[in-house]
Amino acid sequence: MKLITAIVQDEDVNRLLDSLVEAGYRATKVASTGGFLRSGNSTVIIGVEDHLVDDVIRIIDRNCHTRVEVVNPLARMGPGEFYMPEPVEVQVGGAIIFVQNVEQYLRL
Ligand code: 2BA
Repeated sequence: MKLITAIVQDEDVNRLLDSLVEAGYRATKVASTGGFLRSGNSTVIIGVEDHLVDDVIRIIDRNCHTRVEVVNPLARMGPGEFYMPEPVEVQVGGAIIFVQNVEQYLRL
C-alpha cells in the first residue's frame, strides 16, 4: 500500500475531492500553508493499493492546474528600513506529490 500526499491549490481542492470520491477513493483534506508564499494551500492524503497509484495521480493531474501568482517581496535596506522591489511572478504547481510506502493500514 502507498500513501499519496498531494499539495494542491485551494481553488482546485473541492473538484479534486469530488473526483476522488466519485472514483471510489478515500481521501483526507488538511489545510496547509506554503513556506514560500505563506498563503493557504491544501494537502490531500490518499491511501491506496500500489496498483492504483497511477490512477490517483491521473485524477490529480486532471483536476489541478498550474497558476502564476504575482508576489510583492518586501526587501530590507537597513534596520527598520524597507523598500518594495518589482513584483515577481511565481509559478505555483498543479500539484506537488509525494508517494510513500505504508507499513500498516488499520481501520478500527
Ligand atoms: P510555497 O512554498 O508557498 O511555494 C509556492 C511556489 O513558489 C512554488 O510552487 C515555487 O514555484 C515557488 N518557490 C517555492 N520555494 C521557492 C524558493 N525557495 N525559491 C524560489 N521559488 C520558490 P510549487 O513548487 O508548485 O509548490 C507549491 C507548494 O507545494 C509550496 O508552496 C509548498 O507548500 C509545497 N511544496 C513544494 N515543494 C515542496 C517540498 N519539497 N516539500 C514540502 N512542500 C513542498
